[in-house]
Amino acid sequence: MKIIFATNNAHKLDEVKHALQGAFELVSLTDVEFEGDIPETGNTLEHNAMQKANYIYERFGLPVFADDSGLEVDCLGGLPGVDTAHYSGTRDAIANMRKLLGAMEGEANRSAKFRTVIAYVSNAGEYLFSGEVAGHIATVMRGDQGFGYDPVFIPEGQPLTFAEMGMEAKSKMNHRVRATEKFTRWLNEGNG
Ligand code: ITT
Repeated sequence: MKIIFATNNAHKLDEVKHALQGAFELVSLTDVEFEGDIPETGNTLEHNAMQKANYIYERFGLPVFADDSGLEVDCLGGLPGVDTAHYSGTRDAIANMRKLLGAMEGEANRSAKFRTVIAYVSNAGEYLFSGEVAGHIATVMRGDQGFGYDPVFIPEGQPLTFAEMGMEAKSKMNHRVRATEKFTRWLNEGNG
């Protein structure tokens, strides 16, 4: 079964492909020769994930998988949340992390979580799955693997940031993989 992953983020594609271990064939936007941005105009991860999936489903008519993810920091009242990708006003990961570390300077409560919402759209309907990982925000950036906020996110019970541990270890505990596993189980039960 072929499913299009509606993302322009190559790191997400790698992570999800790795987590699937061949459960189904994930096709990229490049594979289907789609170029351009997919609108994300909602105020929630759920809205944006479904918007991305529907946008591509309407164009290709094949089953589509999309995710919207966000970092929710407790002392910032859940920010950056839905604005995680462009928190600093740009999509630059370093600028985004600098803004986050600045906003949290001197904060003792550094707890946070990453949350992913997956939307799946096919001729069977529209479905949502979620996954999260709790942790805290480091005081400086550490590590050079992964993407986005990985250098400042330390998952619960771990000494390392996601960027220090690498994809194999990150895949055992990350929000997107957890949501993907729920989706895969559901698909393997004959749904979708
Ligand atoms: P698509 O919309 O094309 O899928 P995107 O990068 O814009 O790609 P999102 O809208 O879901 O993705 O934005 C989520 C942002 O959250 C992403 O750009 C990263 O900065 C950050 N993020 C999400 N998952 C992450 C992870 O596992 N590690 C580090 N940062 C992550």
